[in-house]
Amino acid sequence: MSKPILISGIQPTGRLHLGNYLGALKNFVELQNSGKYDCYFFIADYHSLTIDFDERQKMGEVFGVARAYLASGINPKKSTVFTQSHVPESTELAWIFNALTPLGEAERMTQFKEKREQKLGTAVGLLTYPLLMAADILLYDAKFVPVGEDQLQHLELTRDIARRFNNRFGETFVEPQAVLTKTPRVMSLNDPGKKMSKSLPEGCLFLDDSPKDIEKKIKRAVTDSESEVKYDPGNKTGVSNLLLIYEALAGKTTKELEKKYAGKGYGQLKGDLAAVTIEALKPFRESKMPDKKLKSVLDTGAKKAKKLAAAKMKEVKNRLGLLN
Ligand code: LTN
Repeated sequence: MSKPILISGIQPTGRLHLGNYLGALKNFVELQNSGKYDCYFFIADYHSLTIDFDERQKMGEVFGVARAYLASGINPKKSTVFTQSHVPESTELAWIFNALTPLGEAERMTQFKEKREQKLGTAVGLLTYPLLMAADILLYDAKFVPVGEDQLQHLELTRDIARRFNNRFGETFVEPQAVLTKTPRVMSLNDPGKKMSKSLPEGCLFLDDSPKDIEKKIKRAVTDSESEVKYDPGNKTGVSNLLLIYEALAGKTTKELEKKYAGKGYGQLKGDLAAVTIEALKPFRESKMPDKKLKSVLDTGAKKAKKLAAAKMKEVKNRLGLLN
């Protein structure tokens, strides 16, 4: 019996940080190691084209994500790792979905509406982005898709697209399911009301930060004027954020941590958390895999992905009455 296919992707849009690790990569590795799935992990380089970019930087970022995949524990012998643009069937299928999906369904997407309101770009791709995502998933008959909550609506749209196509043209696509894992919402260290993000670099722990930077950022993390180490996200957002990060990296519950730090101050908590973080991020910092080696991993992955993709595209074209 072959295993069900699981797929997910990360956009190469700048240096990856702790939020990316705890929100995505760490889960990917656990899913891979469960042995229950045939895993595909890709770098969504076509998706990130809707954002301003510099070409040379972009290539470096693709390798950066590939390096982080491998450093986190994604094993190319177990999982298929590839770059989205190396499998052009994905954009080919996306066009078909563009042609078949009512405009209103794309316009309804919350992320699109938000980006439009915040004037984050004017590209048509901001609207059609979920259709490329649907293609990324449906092309491989993926049954499971680990995503964050922000992508759930896009996954629901993917299911609608699959169902509608199947009803109209005959059974072609598998309806995928989201895999929602419990992940902490990692907040900025120096502005814990906001999500950790590369646009707030002072409060952002990048995966390749030096031990010195990690220590400095954690020591400067905003806490509060009390001194009790307590998990209380409503009132003590800064300290609670530190405890959540600690919990995720050290596998100790916030309850256990509260006990451990009873009667001790924030200084001690920060010092220990810095040590834990420095250790946890070591593989990212020290990963020296050359681009050439990464390229070869991505080429091998693309070859494998392309086999499935080409067969599915053939089937889709047959269903639509297009010439193969
Ligand atoms: N849109 C996703 C990245 C992404 C993806 C996918 C995730 C593109 N295609 C297919 C899962 C499956 C994001 O920005 N997080």
